[in-house]
Amino acid sequence: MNVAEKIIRKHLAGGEFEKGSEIALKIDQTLTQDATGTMAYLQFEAMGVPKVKTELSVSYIDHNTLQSGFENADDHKFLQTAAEKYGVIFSPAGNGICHQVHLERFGVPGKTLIGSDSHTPTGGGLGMLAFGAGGLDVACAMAGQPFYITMPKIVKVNLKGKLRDWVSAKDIILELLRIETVRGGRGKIYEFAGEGVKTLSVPERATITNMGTELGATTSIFPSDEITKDFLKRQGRAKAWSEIIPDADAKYDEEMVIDLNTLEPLIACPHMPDRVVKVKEIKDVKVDQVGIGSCTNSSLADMLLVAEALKGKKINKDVSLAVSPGSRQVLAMLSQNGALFNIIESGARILESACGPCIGMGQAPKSGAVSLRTFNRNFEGRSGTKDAQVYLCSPEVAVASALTGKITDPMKYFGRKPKITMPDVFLADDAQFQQPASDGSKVEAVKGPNIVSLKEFTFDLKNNATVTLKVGDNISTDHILPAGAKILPFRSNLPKISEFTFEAVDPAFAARASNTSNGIIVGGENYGQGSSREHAALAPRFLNIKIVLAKSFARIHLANLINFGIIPLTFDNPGDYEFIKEGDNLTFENAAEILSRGKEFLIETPYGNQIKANYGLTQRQKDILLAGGLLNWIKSVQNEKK
Ligand code: MIC
Ligand code: SF4
Repeated sequence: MNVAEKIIRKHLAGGEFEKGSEIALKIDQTLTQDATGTMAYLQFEAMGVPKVKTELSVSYIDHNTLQSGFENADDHKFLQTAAEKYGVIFSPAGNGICHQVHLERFGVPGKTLIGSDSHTPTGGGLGMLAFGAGGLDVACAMAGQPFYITMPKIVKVNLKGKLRDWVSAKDIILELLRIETVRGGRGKIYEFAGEGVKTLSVPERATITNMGTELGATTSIFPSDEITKDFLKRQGRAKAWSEIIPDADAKYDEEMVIDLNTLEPLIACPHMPDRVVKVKEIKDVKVDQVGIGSCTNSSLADMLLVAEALKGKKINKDVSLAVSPGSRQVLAMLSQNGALFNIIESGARILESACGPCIGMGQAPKSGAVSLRTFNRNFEGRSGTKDAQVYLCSPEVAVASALTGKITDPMKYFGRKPKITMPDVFLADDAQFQQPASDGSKVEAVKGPNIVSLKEFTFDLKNNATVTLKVGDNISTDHILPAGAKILPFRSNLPKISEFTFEAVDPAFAARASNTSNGIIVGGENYGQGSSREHAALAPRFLNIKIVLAKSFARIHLANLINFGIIPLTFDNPGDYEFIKEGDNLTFENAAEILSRGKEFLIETPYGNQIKANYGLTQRQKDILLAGGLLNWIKSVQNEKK
């Protein structure tokens, strides 16, 4: 067996071990972050379970750390007290980005992890089987329920050779994105193998598995080997290690090869992570802003390299360089060994250890700016500035460009790459993590005015609906429900956040949808790619959207639509997409009848033609939809048991 199969087999809680069929997995660990966590704990509360049933659950504050009003601080207090009550470890603001901190302090090879954040596969760098999921799925896992996925294909990515100076792990994943595109990874697990694996440290592996999310992959994973053991030992967690390597005769569904020897510095151009070209092909592009950080590239090794490259130099006067170390551990160690001095003295701005600019929480670039970021997403407008041109690259490219003021190939600009020596022992000060109460029943989860209770939905779609919006391919959750400093504070307030649905695509959408009793969104390929935010399903549902009819869906968003009672339909013939216009009234047989009887979904258009839509749903998924959503379904299952 390969690594992924070994972990899946050990955690199989239902379903057949067959490609394409739904399987249930036992979940060992969960993580949440603050932008999705408030909903997850409200949903957990609604399930009436007194304490989490996982081996470990951690609640991180890392996204909404800019407190320009009471809202984010209200959320933080709720999350702190909910964690204390329900048996969850709490990681307060300032501790760092959930994925970086989890890798350092909590991840365990061979365990399963789900997180209410799409970049949870970062844990795959440690040999964990880690998935991004909607908050409600994470709440279910905390309540002891299994996690459902479609059994993916397992793709072997054979890494040959060794990276040259100034070429980095980021270039490996950018190369994969160039080859596979943002939708090439759907229904797949990328498992890394070959001689190149042992040349990559755990943080480098984590950069790759982190951004595997941008391929649309179910997850990505590295084996757990001597390198993993060494990382855990330095973190003072040697006991957490176990070896998980593929069997000598392991089989894979597909195989691809990446030759590390010939790889060059790469860059993803605006506005998609797969618009990858060689850095040397970009000529004379002036840079206004450089951001180094995010869950993709904020490890100690990344920061030490940046510090060394900046040592004794000054950044270009027209560049604003923002550096956010990924965790308190990274920042503390940088300051302890003096490397932080080199970064500060170069003219860089040091930001809090948090997501920050990656999610538009500050540092929005100037109008029309070119912004170079070591992050993982460059969707239009995500930076907070609609016309900014955001490029994604490695810390090596970022630092060279910050010095020259132009997009620069570090291979040409620098001489030999400096040798970075990693400390034998990392600063493992866990004092900032707050442990839950031994008796949570006495703790009250504090709900300030920003926490608005959940809304209950029912299945009330009959036999017609209106096309409220028609969009194209690769619509991301950032299009559906933008993030950023203005909107993120309302993540715990559904009525308020719904007003921003599709704001950048069509500002009139929210008002139009709320005045239509049954709405349909028509989409192209890969609808809902990107983040795990369930608000991208919840808000449309709040605005009466009952169906999304698309050419294809991204995995996490598809699950979120079902969880909140929106029927996901795909065109049987993708060409039929052309026959539907915004404002069309579409009719069909009674929707509940169709789903419960397994009938065909045939849609009549106002132009006299009939469109066939597919809904390859399992019985479990149909039952969830008919119950009006997952929370209702769980409650009804619980009542039946009583
Ligand atoms: C992102 O990178 O888009 C986020 C913000 O981390 C999201 C989660 C969210 O929207 O809260 C993600 O990746 O899941
Ligand atoms: Fe945070 Fe950006 Fe990572 Fe999302 S991608 S978790 S916003 S750092």
